[in-house]
Formats: sequence, C-alpha cells, structure tokens
Amino acid sequence: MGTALIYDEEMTKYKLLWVDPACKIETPERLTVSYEALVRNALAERCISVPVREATNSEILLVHSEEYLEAVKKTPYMTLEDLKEFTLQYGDVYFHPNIYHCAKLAAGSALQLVDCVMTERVRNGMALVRPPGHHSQHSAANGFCVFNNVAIATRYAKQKYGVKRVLIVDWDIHHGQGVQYCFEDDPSVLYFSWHRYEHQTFWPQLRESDYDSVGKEKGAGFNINVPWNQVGMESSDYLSVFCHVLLPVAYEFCPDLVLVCAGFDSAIGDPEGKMCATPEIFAHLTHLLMNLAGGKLCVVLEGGYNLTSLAQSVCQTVQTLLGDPLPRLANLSGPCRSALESLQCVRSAHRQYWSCLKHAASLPPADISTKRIKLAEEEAKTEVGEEEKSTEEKVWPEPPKRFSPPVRCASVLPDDVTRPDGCKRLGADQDVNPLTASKLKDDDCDTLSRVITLVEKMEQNEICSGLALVCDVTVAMTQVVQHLTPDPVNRVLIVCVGNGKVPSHITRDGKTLVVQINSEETEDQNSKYYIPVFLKKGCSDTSGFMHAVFGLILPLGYEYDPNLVLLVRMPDSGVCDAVWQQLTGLLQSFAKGHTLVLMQENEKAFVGPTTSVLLGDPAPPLENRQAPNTEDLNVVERLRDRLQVNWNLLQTTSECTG
Ligand code: Q9C
Ligand code: ZN
Repeated sequence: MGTALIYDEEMTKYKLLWVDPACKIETPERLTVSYEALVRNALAERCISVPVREATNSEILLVHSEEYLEAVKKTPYMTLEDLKEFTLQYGDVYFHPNIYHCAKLAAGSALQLVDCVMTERVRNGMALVRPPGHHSQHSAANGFCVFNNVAIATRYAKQKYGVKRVLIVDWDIHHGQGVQYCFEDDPSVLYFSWHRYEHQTFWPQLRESDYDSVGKEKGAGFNINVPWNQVGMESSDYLSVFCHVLLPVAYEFCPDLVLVCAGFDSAIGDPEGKMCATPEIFAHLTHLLMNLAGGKLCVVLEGGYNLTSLAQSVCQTVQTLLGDPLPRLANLSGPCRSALESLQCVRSAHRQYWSCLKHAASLPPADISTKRIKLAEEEAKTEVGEEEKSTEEKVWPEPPKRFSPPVRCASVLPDDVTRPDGCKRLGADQDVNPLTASKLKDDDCDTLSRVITLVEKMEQNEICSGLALVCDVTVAMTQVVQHLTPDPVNRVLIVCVGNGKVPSHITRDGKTLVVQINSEETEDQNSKYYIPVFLKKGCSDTSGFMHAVFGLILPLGYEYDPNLVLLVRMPDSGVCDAVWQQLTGLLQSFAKGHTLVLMQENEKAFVGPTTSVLLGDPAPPLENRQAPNTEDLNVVERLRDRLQVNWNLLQTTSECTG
C-alpha cells in the first residue's frame, strides 16, 4: 500500500496577467518548485503517480451554484479587459483564460486522490494543485481559489463511498471560510482551521473566523477555529493545539476519512503568514493524522508563497506519508502567551460539545473580551519595528536529510514465536557484543544481551525500531537504561503501560522520563521525571487512556525530545490491541522512530499487532466512541496542572486567566 502523488504541469499554465499586489504571490513556480524538490529528493519516484482528471459539472455542483459555474465557464473566451472586470466582483483572486481548465483539474485531482485512497489502491497521498480551493464559496471565487477542491472531495467521498464522517484539517495560515460555510450545519464533517487572525485585522477579516464560530444547528461543535492573534507562532504553538484540541476531538469524532487543506503559508519565511514554524513541523502534523481513519489521508495543496519554505514543507509531508522516520524537533519552547490564550478560548468554546474537553477551563467571557482589546493594542505595538526584516530575509537551516535505517524493525523473540513478515530476527547467532554479554548475570542473559545488541544497532542507526519478548520486562528495562545512561547525550522516554513497580533508580534523574499508566496507587511520589498516571479503569478505558496519550505523553515527549523510546507493556496491563497500536504508532513521533517495545514472554499474541505498527502500518481506528470516565479526565487535568511548571507543553491556559 503506497502513497499517491498527483501532479500535472498543466496546472502551472496560468498566471496573473496584470498588476495586482494582492495576487502577485500566487505564481506557477509554486507548483514547479514543489514538484522539482520531490524529484530531486527521490521522493516522487517512490510515490505512485496518479493522473489528474477534470472534475465534471455535476461534481463541481456538489458545492457550487449553477450560475457561478456558468459564469466561470465563460472566462476562457474573455478578453483581458473582460477578465479584469470579471475578477473585480470577487476578493483577492485573478482569472486567466486557462484558469477554468486548471480549476477543473485541481478539483479533479482531489477526487482522484479520494478514489485511490477509498478503493485502497494506495494508503494515502498528496495532490499538488493550482488554483487552491479553501476560500472559494457557493457562488464566489476568493483568495486565489476558484473551486473548493477539498469541499468537493468531501461531498464526493460521502456520496460515492458512503463515508459517514470526514475530518478536514486546514493547516493553511488563512481561514478556509469557504469550507466553513459549506459544512457549518453538517455534523458529518468536522472542520478544523487555524489561521492568522490578529483580532480580525488580518485577511479575510471575518468575525466568523474567531473561536466562537463552532458550527450551527446540528453541526454545532463540528467547526473548530483557532485564531492566531500574533505573528511569529512556532512549532510548539502548533503542536500544543494538535495535542490539546485537534487530536482528542478528532479521535472522539472517529473519522472514516481525513482530508488536509495543506497550505504551507503557515511555515517560516512565508510573506503572508509571517509565522516561524520550521518545515519539519509538517512531518509531525502529517504523522499525527496518519493513525486516524485507518490511515486514509488525502493531502491537498492550498497556499504557500515562500518558494524555499514551500518546497521543503511539501517534501517533509510526502516523506512522512511514505512512512520514513520523523525528524527530531529539538529545543521546542513552550507555547507563547497569545497561543495559550487562543487555546484556552477554543477549548472553552468546545467543552460543551466534546467529552474530551469537558474539564477544560471555562472562560470568564467579560474578562477576556476587555483584555483582548488591551492585548490587541499591546500586540500591535510590539510588531512595529520587526515588521520589515521579519519575512523576506528570514533564514533557517535546510531540514537535514531524513535517513531510513536499512532495517525498519528487528525482534528478539523466543524460538517458538514465528517472526512476523518484514521484521528481522535478531537471533542468538547474531553478533552479540561480548562485553555487553559478560556484564549480565541472569538466566535471561542470552535474551538480554540480544536486546542490548538491538539497542546498540538502533544507536548506530542500523535498525529503526525493535520488539523484544523477555521473561521480565522490569529487568530488561533496567538493563537497557543502565546500558544507555552513562552516555550523557542519551535521553530515554519510558512509557510503561500497566501496573507494576518501576525501579526507583531509573526514575529520579533527567536521563530518563518515565510515564506510567496504571490503576494502582503506589507509594512513589511523582516528580518531574517520574509521572504515574492513575486511571480508575487502568488501561482498559479507551477514552481515558487516549486522553492521557494526547494530554500528557505526546506533549511531554515533544518537550523532552528523547533519543530512544522504551515502550514497556507491564504484565496483565489490560490494554486492548487497538489502543496499544495507536500508542505505538504515535510514539514514533519521537527519537527518529527509535522505539524499543518490551513485552512479557507470555504475550505472544501482541507480537503481530505491535510489529505491524512498527513496520509502518496504520493502527486500526478506535471504534469504541464512549465518553471517557469523568474521574480519569479529572486525573489527567490535575496532573497537567501540577506538572505544567516543569513542562511548558502541558499548559492549556494563559497565565493571567488560568
Ligand atoms: N498581501 C491561499 O493561501 N490576500 N489564499 C493577499 C496580499 C489574499 C490566500 C494579500 C490571500 C489569499 C489559498
Ligand atoms: Zn493561505
């Protein structure tokens, strides 16, 4: 199951024919540089190339009015003067004799992508298209967009494949108001958008782009707007919104298909967005969506106007769709105050609709609205002076090449367990470092020395991830930690699933960060580096467990930035397959995918499901859509409150209101 790439040079064959400062950034080169970067980085050749097609009239009419379609149909025959005049009735868009053809191809590309993904000819894919789509409306072109490619693809998927729930993630830096209008009252489509807003002073300057537009009637709660009220947002601001809003809600929604309005004007260097997230963030945003909907993910290009940043971001996205290990995001700061304020507002606006947000802090509405005016003034002031140098000459290092170790997944298994396909066995015959072997005195010595070999090969980047069945996971975890911690560069994130004591000597220093999800209070006090999460129903409550994954484990992992993840399945943890697989998949965000999974010898049944995820298969969707246990939600919230002084990415409220 591969990754589709849809691109056709024809979509570069229109451009702005007159002077218009608002539109000059939308150029044919946007597409050529993106595609050429994919070719240059040998990514295009790894994708399944899928031809474009024109969307038909009836497909375009799924979203647009007949009058509008008929009007656009006439543009290929217009004179330059006619085109200029036609353009004038819309905002920030231009027409060209060939744009109607390209707009049909752009929408058709999104439909081709949906077709390949829904028929399982590919797992996921990206469509590189022009014109973009998310601003275009029922009867209007807008913001460089003619037809709403993603909105059309959404209706098409529902109609042709009976898809029940579609998630649209709009990470473009502009609000896709066209998509919002299309699905506002529709609970079968969850639309999420973050966008530069600056208290309604940034284009398209709409009141309805604010966090309190949550959807209408039956669709209330299914429209999520995250307004950015300052420029300069960084990767940690984006991640904190993913961890604390989008992912918990998206998993509760449980989509059958995920579409991305993938604008890269939210990346560093973009003249429109003026944000500071590096291109590597798109690898992570993409990865974090890849275990929803059984991996059915269709990424469709929207904006992106800095050609360097755009091409790098497109490469990061496609390389992630292809399943390569993720880049590490080093030195993440916490979210800034303005981002936290937006986060708090969004969570509060949606707490009545989503049980995962039930315990979010509520806002004192009067208080925040008066403060917002003050903040707007304050923020306007701070921006002056930085304005000029902030974008065009912004420099950032080129993302390092992402390396795939020759072995994706290796295992240390007892002889009677059959090795899953594609997983290399690290047998007794494998060259075990004699020094390591001599250090171990245990019946399990042979197995443990093979585990240490596996870790060494991960350190040397010969192996990406591994799985070991051992007779005692606690002993094995201790050995691995003792092997790694003498080297000061090592940091190990240990995620323990289930009850059992974690030896105190590996939980007290910063060389390891231990998060343990269990249902038994132990006498251990939590500390910065030992975080026990007591869930009433332990690991058997899917929603409570996933709440801890998004609200604690992911943000902690991003801030800690380990170079190895140890995922330990304690005996009798009670965690179900799908939840375990989701966790395993999501943890591959860290340490360039270097995850070692430790399980007890008698848990052979979980070898298959675990290796399939380590090898890059999507985790199955969590169909159990029950509300989480209230007490468990509370536990996670309280823990987060307590730990946010140590871990900035756990914050969900701004200092003054929290
Ligand atoms: N300073 C997309 O990104 N405003 N559309 C331009 C120029 C319009 C953006 C103002 C921006 C439209 C798909
Ligand atoms: Zn945009």
